[in-house]
Amino acid sequence: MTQTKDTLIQPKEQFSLTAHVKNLEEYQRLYRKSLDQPEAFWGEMAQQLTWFHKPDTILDVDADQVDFSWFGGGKLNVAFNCVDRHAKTRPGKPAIIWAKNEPGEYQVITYRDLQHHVGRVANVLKAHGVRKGDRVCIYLPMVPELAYTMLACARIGAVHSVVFAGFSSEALRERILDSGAKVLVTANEGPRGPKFVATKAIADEAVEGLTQVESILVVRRTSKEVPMRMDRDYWLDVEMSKHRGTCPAEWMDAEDPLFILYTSGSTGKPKGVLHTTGGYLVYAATTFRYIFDIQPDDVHFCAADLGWVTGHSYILYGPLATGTTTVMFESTPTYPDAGRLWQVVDDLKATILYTAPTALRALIKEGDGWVKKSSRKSLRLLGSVGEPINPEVWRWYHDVPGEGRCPIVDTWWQTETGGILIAPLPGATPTKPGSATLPFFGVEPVLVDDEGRVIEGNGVTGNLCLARSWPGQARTLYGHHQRFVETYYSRFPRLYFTGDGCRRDEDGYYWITGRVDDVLNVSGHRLGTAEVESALVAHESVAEAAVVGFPHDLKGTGVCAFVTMKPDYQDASPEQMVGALKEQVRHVIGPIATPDRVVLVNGLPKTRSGKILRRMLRKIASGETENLGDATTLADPAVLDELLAKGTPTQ
Ligand code: 6R9
Repeated sequence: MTQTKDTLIQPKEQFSLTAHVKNLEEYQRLYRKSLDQPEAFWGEMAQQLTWFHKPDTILDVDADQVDFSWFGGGKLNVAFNCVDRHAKTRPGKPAIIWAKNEPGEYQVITYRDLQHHVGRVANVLKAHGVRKGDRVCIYLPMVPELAYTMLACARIGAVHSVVFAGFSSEALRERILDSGAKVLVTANEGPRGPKFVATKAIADEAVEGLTQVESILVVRRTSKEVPMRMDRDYWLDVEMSKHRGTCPAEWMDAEDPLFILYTSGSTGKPKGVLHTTGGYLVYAATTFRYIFDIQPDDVHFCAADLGWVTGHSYILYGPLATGTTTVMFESTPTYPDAGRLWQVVDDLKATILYTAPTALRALIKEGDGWVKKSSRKSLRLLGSVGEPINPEVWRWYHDVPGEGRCPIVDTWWQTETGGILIAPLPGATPTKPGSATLPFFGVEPVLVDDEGRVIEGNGVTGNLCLARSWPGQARTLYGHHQRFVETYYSRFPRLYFTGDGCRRDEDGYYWITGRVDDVLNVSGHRLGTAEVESALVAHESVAEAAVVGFPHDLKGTGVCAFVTMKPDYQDASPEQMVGALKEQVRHVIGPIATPDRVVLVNGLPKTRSGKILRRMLRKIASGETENLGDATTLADPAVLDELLAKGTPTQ
């Protein structure tokens, strides 16, 4: 789709008056400076944090080892920066407003309260043997204790690994093992919309037979009784009542690890993305301040879950580092009805809403009435994250919830990037529906062709890479540096490869076209096709599985699995098998990975060397059957008729 200059939407005048960056020229000047004098630029940005010892250097890169160090020699503590300093200057300001699952139920946690709770949890962790550098796994629904525990880890220098509470016991176990966590924090159960997630039961299954996990701390979210194993399981509220609310903050090196967050890649094993202390916090705070144009009275409502990177950077660390009020939302955008987000906005006078296109698409389907019923007059900015936003959805967001007065910031980034890399600055950047627009300060995107040649100029398409380090970038994959190098720095040497395809239009605007690797973006969540395939072949009936994505109205990308059965199962009822295999993936990975379609076939399309031709399957699943590619490369061209008959979508 070609966009012309006519479709540019200028920054709202009212907005630009007070914005941190007031016009495009100012953005361009600062952007230039950030590239020409990165040390001066980031040295200045680092000053918004409180350092126990100021950094001696800004950036130190060893390109051969793929080793990046930001703010070397600097000492700081993330919890001190996110909590203590605000508790001192504005103790009564709401730090977190917890919007519970049931509508109308809220709890306000001030910076003073937060300091107290974080201190207590920190002391509990210490009493359970957690020391600086130890890993703590957190498997919690969206309860305040999740934020307390993350900050408590940061306070004592422990490394948190939050696992989204929608993951299965097997997925949780794999992450506990890989990170070597010795303490697990969970809840008796977690309400989410009309359902309850049995977090403790899942956690019990996950640690079955593991001696590595010494303590399980259990948040009492509801009155539900759960089995508690003696000398291993402890109620967190009981433990907290035994400890004081003060706990000294460890002085951490800027490059000490802050957290591990698992994400999907092209191989079956999830990757433990590691972020460190100084660079991550400087980057989260700086991007948050500029891209959401944060003002002192903002109430920031990011409707994501803390289990994803969006939650880490823009529910917790970015907002709290800047002393902003942040909302933690326990429910879903459609519970009890499609008006829920707007009701929270009105109840809390939220000024910013940050959500994913998949949520917007689900709301659009329910009609504008739900939106119009609310006032939304507190809102001044709307953000989008997680997947490409279709131009029609962008326009709806702008015109209906935003009433044409709120700028839309479409923010492109990844778990590995720690913070937003491409997005408009709301007071400065003219926007185009569907484009994430221009790079943030210090970010140098390059487009590269499949042979690794950098594509210069505008009006071009290629693989999106980043030519230089930025403070928030992941430093490694936990315990697997070689895999980090191979995944991100080997396809195009000395460039960070994002895995996304991208177009740079005539105006130099970036349009993310989606993943170009074996990762699917399902409802804004990353899923490796290999992960789903291994879940399927783990089922006794499955001989082989090939998983591909296809365009899906609500989810962006749907999951389609082509499966061949073992001989003993070839006469089984197809309906039952399809149901069993969907359940299998749900069980092994979690509900978000459940295939939309399972297609049982007698053979998969393979080359003579045995490689599955996924591109062909992708086209079949998407209904693009005119140009399937060269069928003569198939070892057995006869499989094609069956694939076309069964695999092509019927609707
Ligand atoms: C923050 C987050 C990263 C992948 C990324 C890309 C897609 C995220 C996007 C977007 C187009 C945007 N993505 N934001 N695509 N426009 N504004 O989502 O991290 O879960 O690691 O996913 O999501 O494909 O590579 P993560």
